[in-house]
Amino acid sequence: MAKRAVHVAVIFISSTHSFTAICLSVLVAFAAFETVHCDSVFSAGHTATGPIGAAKDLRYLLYDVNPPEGFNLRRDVYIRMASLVKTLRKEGDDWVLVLPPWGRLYHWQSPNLHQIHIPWGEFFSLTSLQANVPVIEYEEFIAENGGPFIDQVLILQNYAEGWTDGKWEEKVDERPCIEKLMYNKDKQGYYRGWFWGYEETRARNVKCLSAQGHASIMAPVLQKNITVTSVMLDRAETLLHDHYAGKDYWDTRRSMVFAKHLRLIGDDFRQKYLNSTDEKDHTIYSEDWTRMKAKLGSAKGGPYLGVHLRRKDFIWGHREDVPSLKGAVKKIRSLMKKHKLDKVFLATDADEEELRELKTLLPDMVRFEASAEDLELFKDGGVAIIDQWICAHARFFIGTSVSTFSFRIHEEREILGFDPKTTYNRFCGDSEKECEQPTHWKIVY
Ligand SMILES: Nc1nc2c(ncn2[C@@H]2O[C@H](COP(=O)(O)OP(=O)(O)O)[C@@H](O)[C@H]2O)c(=O)[nH]1
Ligand SMILES: *[C@@H]1O[C@H](CO)[C@@H](O)[C@H](O)[C@H]1NC(C)=O
Ligand SMILES: *[C@@H]1O[C@H](CO)[C@@H](O)[C@H](O)[C@H]1NC(C)=O
Ligand SMILES: [Mg+2]
Repeated sequence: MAKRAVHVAVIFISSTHSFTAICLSVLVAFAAFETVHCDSVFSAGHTATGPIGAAKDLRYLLYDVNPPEGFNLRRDVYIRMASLVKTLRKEGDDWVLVLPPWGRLYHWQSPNLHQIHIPWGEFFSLTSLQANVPVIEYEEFIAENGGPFIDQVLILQNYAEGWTDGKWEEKVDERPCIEKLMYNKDKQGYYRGWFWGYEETRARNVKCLSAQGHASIMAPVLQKNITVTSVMLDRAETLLHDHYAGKDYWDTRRSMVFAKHLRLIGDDFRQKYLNSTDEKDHTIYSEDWTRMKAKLGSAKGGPYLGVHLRRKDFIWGHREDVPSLKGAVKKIRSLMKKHKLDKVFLATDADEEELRELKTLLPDMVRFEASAEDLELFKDGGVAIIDQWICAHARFFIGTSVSTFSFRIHEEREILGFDPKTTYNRFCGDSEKECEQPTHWKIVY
């Protein structure tokens, strides 16, 4: 039975051009001889060490995030997981990060679009990601792994008792699950769950771990306590950054290059509607992120004000740090005047009613409005990336308080080499007293 599964996988694989997969299957088939090994499969500077026959075991780290979290917080969790995988690879096995398919995100509300099972390659450049840490798409994992099975799911949770003695310490322990389990045992004894909408996927084992600390506190557990091949961390956002805004953070962040087709659409829009090109604006981009090292202040940006105005759930709570539309437009007008910009590009998730109001208040604003065909191609996620890309190239940018969507634009501008004064700006609430501006996080190369 197991043998057959491998065979099927090989046939499937050869049609999806996955060399890793073929190599692995060969390994499985000839395991007894232990002469074939699959180093150099990844472009991630992986060098073969040790004699033939001492090949490291290939292991897979999968993860998922709390369902209500949006796209840009998920990008942040990816950075934490990439850091964990780097730690894991320093000793022991040959870990690979499996990219969790995008789908069923709360904010992706365009009707009649099938927005699940979306591979990372639709939004990001996979070769760029791979130059940082070995990653594979989920469907590649299924093929390599000989089927839709995950050996062990670890659901991360906090400690039921909170911090004991009010003292922070890093720790991880197996504990009873605090919340209702989102996985159910089927008749065969496998666990069924959401698994990014892949109904065939099953887990062999599920348990809860209370974890408090940085992503890499999971390394000893994954190296010593757990020996199975594929491990999924659910609620991975429970883990903190190993070193926020450190070199490793920035390496991973810089490797998250947007997919080329989305950048091209954004560039085309800049040229057509905003009189903005990389040559004129000094925002030359290198396809290879490892060679991208723009000096702060070297980027000029296109002759427009870039605005990210977050609405929806940000205004439902009547937060005092988010402006009214009138307040936002007043600020936009004053910034245009101050920076002598006669064009404004507006990225927003405002609803129809607010959009109408915005059009009256700011009739000359420029927005990226995807046609029905474009939306079908790029999906809500791609359109949001195009919005971010255009904001990232503006001469001056202002975003929304504590929006990860705005934060990711800050980082993109930092990579492009903008003067921080033109980037770390946010709207203030209409009657907000102390309107603290965003922090400047410098790239560590
Ligand atoms: N196209 C587009 N979508 C947006 C914009 N602002 C918010 N969204 C959508 O709303 C989501 C907001 O969630 P998230 O990415 O977590 O950012 P945050 O909630 O602002 O921190 C985004 O991922 C987009 O899907 C915008 O300016 N343009
Ligand atoms: C891992 O194994 C060690 C040693 O057996 C044990 O003390 C520890 O509690 C285990 N940790 C987890 C999270 O299972
Ligand atoms: C576009 O920008 C250039 C300067 O970079 C300027 O000379 C030209 O007049 C602008 N074109 C339009 C249509 O605004
Ligand atoms: Mg969010």
